Amino acid sequence: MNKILPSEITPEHVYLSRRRFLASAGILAASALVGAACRRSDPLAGLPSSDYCESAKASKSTDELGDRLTECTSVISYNNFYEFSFDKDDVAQRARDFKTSPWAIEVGGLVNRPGTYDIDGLRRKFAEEERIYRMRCVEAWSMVIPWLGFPLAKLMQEVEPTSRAKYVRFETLFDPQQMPGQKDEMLSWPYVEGLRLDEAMHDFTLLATGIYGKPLLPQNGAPIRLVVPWKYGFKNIKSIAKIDLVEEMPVSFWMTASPREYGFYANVNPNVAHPRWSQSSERRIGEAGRRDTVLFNGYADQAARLYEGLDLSKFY
Ligand SMILES: Nc1nc2c(c(=O)[nH]1)N[C@H]1C(S)=C(S)[C@@H](COP(=O)(O)O)O[C@H]1N2
Ligand SMILES: [Mo]
Repeated sequence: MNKILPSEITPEHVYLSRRRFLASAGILAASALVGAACRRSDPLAGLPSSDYCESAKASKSTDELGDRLTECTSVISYNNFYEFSFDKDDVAQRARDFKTSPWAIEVGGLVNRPGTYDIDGLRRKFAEEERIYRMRCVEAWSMVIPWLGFPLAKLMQEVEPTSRAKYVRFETLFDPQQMPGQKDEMLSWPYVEGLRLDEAMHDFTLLATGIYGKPLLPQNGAPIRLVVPWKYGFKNIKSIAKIDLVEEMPVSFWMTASPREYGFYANVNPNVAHPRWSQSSERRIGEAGRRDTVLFNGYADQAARLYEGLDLSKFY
């Protein structure tokens, strides 16, 4: 697989200042050599999850467009999870001991029935469904993933948002001991994401607890993460510990890190370039060459109605 450099997603100022530091310490040239020599051929080597994909199950081999599912081993070994590593090939190793059980999610804010939900209870309460969705990362690579999970709407109905609630705000667990990336003071932790309430209530918006018929691994955001298939992958916040209904539009992790580059809506749009690269095409993991990126990631029939009146030629 082609490597994507941290410079491709890391906010400019973080990337540049880290680079200046490394350059002044004379580390850059040396680490490039060592990095190349030590590159693991198998990112899952020695992990308890190394046989995870042997029992992988999916009801179909393609999505509704006929695109083939991305190989299970790619889905669990090529990850973005900055709490553990900036290096996609290294997330699985760094996250191997992440403790995801027991796990509670606190749901509150502007709701009539706030509550703390234990993950096992949640799973029993809402029947798990399989959903095969394309995932398009803002870095211009994509996958097709068979998720397990339940619509976020079910949890929303349970807590009853009040009439003042306009947005949903999500937070990843904050635990710098387990997630060493959270000690990096250049970024604002914990990871935060948000949806408008109508986006959150959309039937396609999923709280995912598994892939390929099995519980999520730490690298994929165990034990529970968001999946909104018509938005760029960074909206799909991992390892959620807190959900709040709020009145104001939440400011996300990436909006704070680099407001010039990342917005709240982040709907997949081939016609609006990232300031540093085009979004018109993408590299589907496991395929040679590139393919055209599709408006709303191919979910316009389901999602476009949410954005009537929003100027899609603009960056949001
Ligand atoms: N907490 C948290 N959630 C996150 C990220 C992250 O760094 N931290 N990365 C995002 C990005 S950029 C993408 S593309 C997807 C990747 O999900 P995957 O590794 O399971 O494919 O997770 C998203 N959720
Ligand atoms: Mo991403």
